[in-house]
Amino acid sequence: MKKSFFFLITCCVVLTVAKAQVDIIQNIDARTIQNLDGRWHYIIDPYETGNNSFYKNMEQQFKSDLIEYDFAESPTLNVPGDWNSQNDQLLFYEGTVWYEHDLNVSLQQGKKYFLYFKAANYEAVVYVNGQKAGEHKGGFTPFQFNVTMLLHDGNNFVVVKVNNTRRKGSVPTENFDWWNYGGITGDVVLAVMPQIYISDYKIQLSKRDNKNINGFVQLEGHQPGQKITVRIPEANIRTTIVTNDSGYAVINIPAKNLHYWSPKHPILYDVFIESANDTVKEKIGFRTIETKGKDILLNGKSIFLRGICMHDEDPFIPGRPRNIAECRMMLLWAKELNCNFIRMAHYPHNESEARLSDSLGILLWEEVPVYWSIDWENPSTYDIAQQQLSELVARDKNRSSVIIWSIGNETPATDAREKFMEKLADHAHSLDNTRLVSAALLGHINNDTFHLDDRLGKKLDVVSFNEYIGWYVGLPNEMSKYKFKIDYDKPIIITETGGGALAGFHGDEATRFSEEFQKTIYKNQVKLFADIDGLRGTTPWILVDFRSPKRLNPAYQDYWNRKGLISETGQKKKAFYVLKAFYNEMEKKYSDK
Ligand code: GCB
Repeated sequence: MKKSFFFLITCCVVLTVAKAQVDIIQNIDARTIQNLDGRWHYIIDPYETGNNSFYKNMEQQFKSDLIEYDFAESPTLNVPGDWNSQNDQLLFYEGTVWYEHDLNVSLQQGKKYFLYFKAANYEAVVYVNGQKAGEHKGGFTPFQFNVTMLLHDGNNFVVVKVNNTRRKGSVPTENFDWWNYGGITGDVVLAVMPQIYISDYKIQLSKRDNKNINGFVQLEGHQPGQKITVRIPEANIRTTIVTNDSGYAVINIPAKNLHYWSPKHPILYDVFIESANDTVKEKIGFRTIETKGKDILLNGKSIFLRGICMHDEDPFIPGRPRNIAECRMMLLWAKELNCNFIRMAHYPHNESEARLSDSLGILLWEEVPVYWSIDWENPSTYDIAQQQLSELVARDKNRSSVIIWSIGNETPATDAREKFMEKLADHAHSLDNTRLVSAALLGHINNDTFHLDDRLGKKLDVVSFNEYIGWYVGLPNEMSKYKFKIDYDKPIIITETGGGALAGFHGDEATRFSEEFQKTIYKNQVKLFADIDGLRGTTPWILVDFRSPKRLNPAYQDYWNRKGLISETGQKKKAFYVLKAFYNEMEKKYSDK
């Protein structure tokens, strides 16, 4: 008896933990929400002095009171927005910053309230009216807390402790080549939900069957046997499904006359999901993606991915993009390069970018920050990597633009890494069988041959690698001697290649950091591409110069990685036009239809 009670408790705990990993309301912006973006008070707290008191947000009541902080008198930061770009003192800051925001709520009987954050880097502890609502780790994915019991009718306050300290066991780890932007970098909303509400759904074409829509709807606060209607009026689809004991209902709808989504025709349908008490509408495109031998097939047809890598940074701030217009600007630069594909490196980007890519017709590679040598043998490092992957897939699984989940970048092949990454690859496949799984791998060069034999390749649908011939290996004018040897009979994407140039700095093709040096690398790279059997895409490094604390040459870098095709002031470098010309040619050879 005792034993089975213990078993039951254990099961409940396991289930709660597993569920908590992806417990976010699907399509939050389409729900009844109170937006909490704007100016939030903040206190910089490098010594964590506030741990025992700031969450209370105390104010002096009597003149003798000793209170050594005051949110109301403290300055403000924009939310969403990283703190580094908003206060010169915070440019390099790594540590704790406390945020405070007041909100007025007209509480409605019978509703549930969720505080939803689109992202906060890296750790966030959230308090409502002096009580802890919850905490979250991982700097790029959304999280939420049920705050129904913590809110009052009328004035309320939220305090959030955010800490962006780099740690060995975190994902990413201590060493990475981008700016460690801290703060509440995504929108914050208060969602008002009915008691029984549609918490999640996936509505996509089945794998390899473009005549069948598959997926699920999850009701929360469920009673079994609830009816849910899924409607796609423009495709003449209407079906009713019934939830099981867990509030879960499977979708399986024949769909004969769909117009398929593609970069040339990014057709999105209005999809309505309706339960007795809740309804949500979303624009969804339908397409299949699969591999066949060395081919990548979009809607059954071979495609070449004309791509580019991007960081989630608006160079004009410079900092994390704060609104849709900034995200759009960056995507349109990629379109100008004639890209049909973007690698969102090296962590989940602003959610708007995937939604915009759906409507602009851009295919996406999305990645988690399993970058370089992380703490492979630490079980909590694995857990946080898996959690970030789960949250990313939970967030973007209805995006037709997203075709590849990447489980990491340049992870050196050791036994410990192999175990970790194979488990993560299996996890990615188990979360979503309608997309491809990949990772940016490392090869090695011997006798002018770039050899890719990384064991992890066997677990991936697409084998991808980074190579810097002409920049880190050899010089631009001797690149033609290099050959490639790839041990896999799978489609290949070159996920990084390129070199740096300071926009406006000119020299001959042997002058490091000149536009001519970079241009020559690109001219010779595209020639090398022609020799790679099975090459089905390229995403050179990178669309725009980006901030990095590792790039310290004052004359050329000044804390910027200069491998962008566009400078931080928006100036296109010569190499931009070389890649564009190559993509124009590839577009003629392959069809995006
Ligand atoms: C790489 C990394 C990327 C760096 C880039 C570089 O291999 O994947 O994050 O920024 O090289 O510029 O060296």
